[in-house]
Amino acid sequence: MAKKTVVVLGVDGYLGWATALHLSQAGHDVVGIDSLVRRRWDRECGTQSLIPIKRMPQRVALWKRLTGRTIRWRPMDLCDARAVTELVKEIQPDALIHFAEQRSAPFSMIDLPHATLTQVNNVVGTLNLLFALRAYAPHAHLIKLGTMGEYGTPNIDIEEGFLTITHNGRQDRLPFPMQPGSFYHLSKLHDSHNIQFACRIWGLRATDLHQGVVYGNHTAEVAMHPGLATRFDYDAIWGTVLNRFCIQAALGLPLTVYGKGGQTRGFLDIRDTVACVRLALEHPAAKGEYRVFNQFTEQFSVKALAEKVIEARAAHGLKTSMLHLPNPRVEREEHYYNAKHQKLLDLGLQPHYLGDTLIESVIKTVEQHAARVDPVELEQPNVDWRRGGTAAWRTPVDNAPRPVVLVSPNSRPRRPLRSADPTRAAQRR
Ligand code: NAD
Ligand code: USQ
Repeated sequence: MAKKTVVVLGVDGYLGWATALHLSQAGHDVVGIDSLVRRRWDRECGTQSLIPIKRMPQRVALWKRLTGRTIRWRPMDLCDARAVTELVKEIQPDALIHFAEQRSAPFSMIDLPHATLTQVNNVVGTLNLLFALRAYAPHAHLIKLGTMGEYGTPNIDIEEGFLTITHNGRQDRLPFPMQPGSFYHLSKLHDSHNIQFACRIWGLRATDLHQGVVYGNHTAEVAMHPGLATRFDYDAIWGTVLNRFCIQAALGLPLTVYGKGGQTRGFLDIRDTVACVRLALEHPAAKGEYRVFNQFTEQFSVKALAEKVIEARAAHGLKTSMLHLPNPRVEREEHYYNAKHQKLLDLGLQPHYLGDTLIESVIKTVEQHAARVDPVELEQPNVDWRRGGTAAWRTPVDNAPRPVVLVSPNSRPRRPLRSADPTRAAQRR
């Protein structure tokens, strides 16, 4: 396999860092880009990665020391068009892997400034890349992290990006109808349209990875040293559902199932994320091709996930409960869901399926950092899809200009609760 020059955008994030290490270990020449804005959003939201993470210069220096491999780190905002253009012109990458977006659905639903920030950051960043590629690297392969949430939950099977439709006796292969569930998910769909358009009119090549919800915190490379840890979010803004359940279980707190819990999503282990990206990189799209891979390995309802965590704990004699909170989101809680995910398997993906051992190993890791957990952030959804952010997020005067995010009163890490009180979180809403 020819070694490639690859730009990883969003290298300081949960998935970007693990992917950069994986590709560097595979011998690719990795350039890592990030504006570090996520660290700022964390400070402003009063949230933090459960597992402490080093600063980028320390991370790449440690990687170099441990492996002799270089990740070329460059701080840069993707919304800076000139910087993006200069980067592409200078590096002449074979591929760019684009993780660098605001990726929280609740964050995008807080209020108008957060919805705007999300869509401007994501759509403008991607547009900057597309124009830079057209000008200076039209043969480079853009690998974009999209989301399964672009599809929504239709009452038909979900295909991989396209659907063959017969209408009034005529047939065509058309983009699958999309029904995103938040302003964040909408931003990903806007990106998908822009990328597809650029491939069609300029002959660019792109792979849109419609990824499901990721869980876990270890890849072979991240596990090499504690200083290589990737971030691990657990709060109600940034934490994804299974990661949250594992931490709740570790602290003996009830698992917060929103609504009935029949909401079904695609899921994958972070080890499969890095493997899928590598497969896409090493099997590029053709010139002018826009392709979609559904990137997940199993689908579960939220309730079934909670039951899996409860069973894994029960195997060790530990009792865990499930708490059905009123759903802060507007989403179907009981629905048909059958999403195809064949294309990455055809390229050779060997999935790591969710098992008790994985759940236990995540729980063990998080137990080591339990003292850093803020139980309020862990339990309490603080954004409602209908009303926006709870009182703490609101300005005294409607529409008054204000900073985009505020510092939570709970910003100082606190000791976890000693025991689970199933009514507590519901009462505080
Ligand atoms: P993350 O928040 O941990 O990382 C994103 C990184 O991008 C951060 O380090 C942030 O500083 C950087 N960034 C954001 N905007 C930027 C900009 N304008 N310029 C430069 N850097 C910028 O998120 P993650 O969980 O690693 O997700 C990465 C990507 O994968 C996102 O695009 C997300 O939508 C997608 N995705 C994530 C999941 C998941 O479960 N985590 C699932 C499906 C898709
Ligand atoms: N949920 C609970 N309890 C919780 C947290 C979440 O029941 O404590 C439910 C939500 O209501 C939702 C489901 O779990 O139905 C998934 O929520 P999530 O927060 O794990 O994931 P989501 O908001 O969809 O976003 C995450 C990532 C996002 C990515 C997306 C993939 O943050 O970047 O795009 O997963 S997907 O869901 O396939 O669109």
